[in-house]
Amino acid sequence: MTADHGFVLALSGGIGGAKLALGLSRVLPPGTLMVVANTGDDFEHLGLQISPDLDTLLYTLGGIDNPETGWGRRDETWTFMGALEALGGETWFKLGDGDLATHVERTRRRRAGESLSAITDDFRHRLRISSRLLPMSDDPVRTRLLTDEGWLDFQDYFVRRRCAPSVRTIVFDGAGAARPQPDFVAALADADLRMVVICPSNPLISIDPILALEGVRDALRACRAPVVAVSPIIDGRAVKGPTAKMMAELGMPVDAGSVARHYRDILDHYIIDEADLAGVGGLDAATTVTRTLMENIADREALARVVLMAGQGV
Ligand code: GDP
Ligand code: FO1
Repeated sequence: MTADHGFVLALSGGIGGAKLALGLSRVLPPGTLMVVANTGDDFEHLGLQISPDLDTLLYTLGGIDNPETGWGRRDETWTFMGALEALGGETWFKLGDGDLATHVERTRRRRAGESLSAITDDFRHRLRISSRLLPMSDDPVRTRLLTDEGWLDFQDYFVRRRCAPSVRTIVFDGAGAARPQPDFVAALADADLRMVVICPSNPLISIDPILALEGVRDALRACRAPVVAVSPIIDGRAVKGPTAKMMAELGMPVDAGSVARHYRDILDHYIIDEADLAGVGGLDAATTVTRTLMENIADREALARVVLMAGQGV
C-alpha cells in the first residue's frame, strides 16, 4: 500500500472503533487508510459465518450502518427473523434481511475456498470503500470468557447474556497458532507507514485479540511509525458496552490512564477526553487532551484530525 504521503494503519473492534475509522477515512486522502479488524467475536450461527466487527466496519465505512444499534444495516427489515421465530428457530441473535445476505454470501465463498480477507476486500470494493479493510487473521480465533456462570463463547456472553455475567478471565482460542494477515504484518514494516492508530475500542475484547497474534506486539514495539491510541473511557465511563464493567471485574481501575497502562509497551501517544484530565498522571506516552465523544460526523472528523496531528508530533 503506497501513497505520496504514506498511509495510516488503524486497529479496530466494532462500534467504537468504526466511528474513528470513518473519521480517518474522511480526512485522509482516498486509499491511504488500512483498517485491521478484530475477528475474535466471529462465530458460526444458523450455519452461517458471522464476522460482526468486520461487518460493522464495512457498513460504517460504506455509509449503510444502522445509527440506532451501531451494528447491522440501515433501513433494515426483519422478515427472516419473524419467519424464523414462527418456526420456533433461534432468535436471540438478530439477523436483518439485508445483513443476512452478507453472511450467506460470505459463507458460500468461504466454503468454496476463498479466504476471509479476499471476500472482505471484494465486499468493500462493492460498497465503494476506498480504505483497505482486513481481518486480523484468516485463521480462526475465538474469544471465550470464564465468568461466574462458567466458560462462555463470546456471543453467548455479549448478546445472549447481555454481558451480565462477571468476567474472571478472557482467552483468545487459536491466537497462538493463527497467522496475522500477511498485508497487516507487511504494513507494520513498511517505510510508508505514517502511524498506527489504536481506535477507542474495548481494549480487553477488541484490541487484545489483535495484539495476541504471534509477532504483532513485537512488530508494534519495533515499528518506526508512532502508535497513537484514543481512550474508549470518557469521564471514567464507557460510552457504550461493557468496557468499564469488564475492567472493574478484572481488577483494573476504571479510568483513561488504566487503558494507556494496558498498552504501555507499544504506546507513543495517548489521546484522552477533557473530562479525564485529572486521571492520567505519570504516563510514559505523550498525551493530548481533546473532546473525544463522537456524536456526529463532524466529531469523527475532528477527532481524526487530532489523532493525525498527534502522530506527526511524536
Ligand atoms: P464493539 O466491538 O462493537 O464492542 O466496539 P469497540 O470495541 O470498537 O468499541 C467499544 C468501545 O467504544 C467502548 O469502550 C466505548 O466506550 C467506546 N466508544 C464508543 N463511542 C465512543 C466515542 O464516541 N468516543 C470514545 N472515545 N469512545 C467511544
Ligand atoms: N448485538 C446485539 O447486542 N444483539 C444482536 O442481536 C446482534 C446481532 C448482530 C448481527 C450481526 C452483526 O454483525 C452484529 C450483531 N450484533 C448484535 C453485534 C455484536 O455481535 C457485536 O459482536 C458486539 O457489538 C461486539 O462487537
